[in-house]
Amino acid sequence: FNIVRFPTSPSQDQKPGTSGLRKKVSIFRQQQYLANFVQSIFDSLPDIQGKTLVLGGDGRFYNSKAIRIITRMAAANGVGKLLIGKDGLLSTPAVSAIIRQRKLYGGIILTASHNPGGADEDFGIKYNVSNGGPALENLTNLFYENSQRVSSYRIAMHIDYPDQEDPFENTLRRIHQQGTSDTYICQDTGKTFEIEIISSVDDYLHLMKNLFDFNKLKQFASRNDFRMLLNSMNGVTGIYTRRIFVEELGLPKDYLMNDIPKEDFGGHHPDPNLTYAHDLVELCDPKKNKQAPIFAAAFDGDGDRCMILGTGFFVSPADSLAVIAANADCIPHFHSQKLKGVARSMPTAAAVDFVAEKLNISCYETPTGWKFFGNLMDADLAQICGEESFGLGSNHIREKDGIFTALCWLSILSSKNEKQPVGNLISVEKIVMQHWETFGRNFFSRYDYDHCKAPAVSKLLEHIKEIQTQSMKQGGQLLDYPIKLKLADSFTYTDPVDHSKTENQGYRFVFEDNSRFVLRLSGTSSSDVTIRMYFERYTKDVSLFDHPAEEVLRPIIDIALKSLKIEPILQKSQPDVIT
Ligand code: VG1
Ligand code: CO
Repeated sequence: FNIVRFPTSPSQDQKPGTSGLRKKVSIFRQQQYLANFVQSIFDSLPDIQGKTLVLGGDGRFYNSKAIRIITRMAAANGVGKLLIGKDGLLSTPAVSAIIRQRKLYGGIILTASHNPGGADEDFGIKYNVSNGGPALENLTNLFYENSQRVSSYRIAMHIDYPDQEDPFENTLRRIHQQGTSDTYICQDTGKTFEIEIISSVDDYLHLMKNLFDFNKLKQFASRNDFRMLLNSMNGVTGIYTRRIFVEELGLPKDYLMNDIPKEDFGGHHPDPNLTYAHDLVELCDPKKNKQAPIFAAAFDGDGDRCMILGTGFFVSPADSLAVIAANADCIPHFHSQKLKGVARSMPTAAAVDFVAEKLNISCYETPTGWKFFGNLMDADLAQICGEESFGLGSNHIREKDGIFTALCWLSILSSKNEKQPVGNLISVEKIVMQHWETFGRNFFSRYDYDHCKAPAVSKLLEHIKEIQTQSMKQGGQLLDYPIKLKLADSFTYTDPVDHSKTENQGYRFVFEDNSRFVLRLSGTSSSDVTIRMYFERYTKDVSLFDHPAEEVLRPIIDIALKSLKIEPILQKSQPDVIT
């Protein structure tokens, strides 16, 4: 093949957000938009020559086209070898595992995660570095700077055969055949470029087998009083659930739902929460389904998020994190190492903090986004991390991991039920209730206001700053609310490892009883602005435990909406999504 340089001019708006660059497919399809960003990535990695990268995505619309463009650009930018997931599919956690296990230079993941897919929906691209984790801000800022000055991009062509546009067609048309591998020679540099189609699942399965006791799980799952449902929401996890839960753990195939990856996720948001995975919530309700499962989980498009349900019971993400940390001894992965710390993102309810206190280990509070946990894990300061947005993971990789989360819960269930007679299973609800009895309960809810317009948002932010200054001047009095604020600020994070500071990570209003509300702007929406509000209240009052979160949080939600004038300023009568 030959290297051709195409002149280009910068595309507007290529600043990566919380997790990669996400835009409407129509924008990615505009001439040179994807090529500009990919060139900016390669321009930011000067030592990429001859290195190996992995490439794959969640299978959403534009995945295959993007793989072709990126393959040609990788070759032309001097990458030595490209590993591509079979059919172009790889989950985010699998990419992280592959990078680490095979000691690769990095990886490119094609996904907009929980955002909807299809010709009129979202596409996205993330870059992960050699520790398997997302590129940190200094690198993503460099991508952005380079995208602002890109003047040409390099792409492989075959100048002797100008009608044959893609010199790697011969390999890529066999993307369905695992093991396919071809080496090409660059006629301009004399260097080689190799493409190998790898299994999307093998490396990841191998890792999971090292972390969990598959024999024990298989035995537990075969009990005839156990039923399970896993909803892949037509995202990429279907290929993993089939292999792991059906082929390896021997569960019936009808325990899997929506396990065929689709380009448009069947027209739904592949976001595992109470709103978008409502069908699963209904199936778990014993009043509506006589065959309601004992345990259920739903995953997002790229497989790094997981919602956990029991029979008629929802486990909040903060509780999922806390319960897993408190029961780490049920999970073989944590037998071989000492739990030294846990971490959660700032808006995530503080349930795991109480576990850390009891275990006498550290607890870190980071900004939203998985990249901040990477440094803590690399330095072995924290081993289990989680976010309120249904992402949870550990130091086995450097991404959050949906299947891992489900396997943790299955391990906890299997350990707790080892001696339980058939028909007398200790349920997910019982496990969480017992947890609350020991540690207290953190009630939590999140409101999302989508598609807000920039002028209204600026106005809102101005107003918030004013209210923060004003109420702190008045000794913490917020309108007529009976409890005083002890803190009203904008969250700044100082990384304990590299001491870098990250500012403006959300407005916090914390009351004297530690209940709080937080507001921040989402960094993953592809257009307009999404405002997220988080409400939390902690109690040890057992009589409140079975009350609905919405009811217990009502006073905090009301004062937050009223004092910040959310709905009048945004001209909304209610949030778009409540989780
Ligand atoms: C959201 C979540 C955040 C998560 C991020 C990426 O970000 O709040 O917790 O890490 O998505 O998740 P934001 O900035 O929109 O609030 V994923 O599964 O979409 O890669
Ligand atoms: Co995701």
